[in-house]
Amino acid sequence: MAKVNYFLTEEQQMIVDLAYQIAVEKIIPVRARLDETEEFPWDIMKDLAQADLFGLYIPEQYGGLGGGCFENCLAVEQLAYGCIAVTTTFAASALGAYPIVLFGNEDQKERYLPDIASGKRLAAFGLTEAGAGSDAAGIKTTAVEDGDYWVLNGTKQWITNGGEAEIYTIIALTDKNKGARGASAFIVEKGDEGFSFGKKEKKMGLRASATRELVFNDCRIPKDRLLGRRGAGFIIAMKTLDLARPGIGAIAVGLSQAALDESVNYARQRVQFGQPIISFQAIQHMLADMATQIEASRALVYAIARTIDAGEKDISKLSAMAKLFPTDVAMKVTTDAVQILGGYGYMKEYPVEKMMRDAKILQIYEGTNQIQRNVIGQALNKEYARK
Ligand code: COS
Repeated sequence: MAKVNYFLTEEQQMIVDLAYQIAVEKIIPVRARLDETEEFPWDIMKDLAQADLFGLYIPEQYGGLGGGCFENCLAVEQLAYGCIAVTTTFAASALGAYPIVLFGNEDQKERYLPDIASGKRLAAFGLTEAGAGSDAAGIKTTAVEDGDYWVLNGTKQWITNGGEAEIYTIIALTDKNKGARGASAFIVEKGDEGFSFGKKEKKMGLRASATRELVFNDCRIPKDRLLGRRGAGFIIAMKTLDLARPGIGAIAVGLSQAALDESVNYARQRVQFGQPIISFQAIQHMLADMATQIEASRALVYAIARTIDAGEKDISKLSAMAKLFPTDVAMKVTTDAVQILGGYGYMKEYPVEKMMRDAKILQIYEGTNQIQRNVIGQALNKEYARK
């Protein structure tokens, strides 16, 4: 847990304590088994629901706790201290819910948010396709109007919570020739006619999280499932990612902290050449760099999440930074943790091996770190052009 005083309110400290307790008592004891079996963590989802954590970021009038980006970051940081596959399952539901929170009409909010807030139904976000990853505007899934229905056709790829979630926000083309401005967002429910799931992916890490294809084969959904206005789908997707990316930074901080704790504890008890290896400067300097970079990541995520909650509108660059820096740090820190534990670090008996495998996805999902650098670079170009 963070030892630095970030002047949290009593409520925020309660969220940290609660999520940490769940990480230690419910997640850490089962994480190696879940990683091995690739089992979906339903039991832990129930614990998180019971603790009201699914409602953190959902407005109170829809059954949530009315917290913001910061409260969500605090929770996922602590959960990620336990396991980022489990945390990603939780966070992906928020990613699926944000488009409804941000752009849903009253009826859609009343219909979907209370169930998401209570953890009764998980949500998921469907943007990526086989041919459209970084190039999000390159999607091919279509939605065509047919009387009182929209008819969707296409396949979404690598969707977190695919098959397990019941509520999906899907980006599809409504005007093929308009590029990014021809996309719209829809709510699709598990069980809708023509909606099925493809194969569950086998992954290097993040193995307890479900990653599947979503297949739309003349999938008919009622007209009122259009989210926001027709043509706003790309903007909805981008604004959703802007709000969610600091959460990925927070997950990276939690994972990095866990790797550091394992490293310090090991270095204090491992004796070589007649002394604990923490007495060697080579190890101390590695640990010092790890701790400093983790604290820098945490401070960055907290500052940016608080700025977003304070109402800053122009958040794309900040949000990209809050994802980029901590996730690169997590890859470095978990790799160094394996190095400090040496041969033991490479074995499955110790948790740092899983941490290093898991860390890699953080530099890839919710926009690769190359895309984050593009977003930051393009924002700088625009800012300086205005000066
Ligand atoms: N907020 C609001 N509007 C945005 C926006 C944002 N964050 N980012 C882009 N837009 C707008 C642009 O202003 C532009 O509007 P106009 O058409 O009115 O000019 C439009 O959207 C298209 O933007 P742009 O030309 O920059 O789009 P690109 O196709 O070049 O793509 C990137 C932009 C690369 C940033 C986008 O495709 C992206 O984020 N890719 C990564 C996707 C991702 O994170 N995938 C992870 C899977 S989802 S978990």
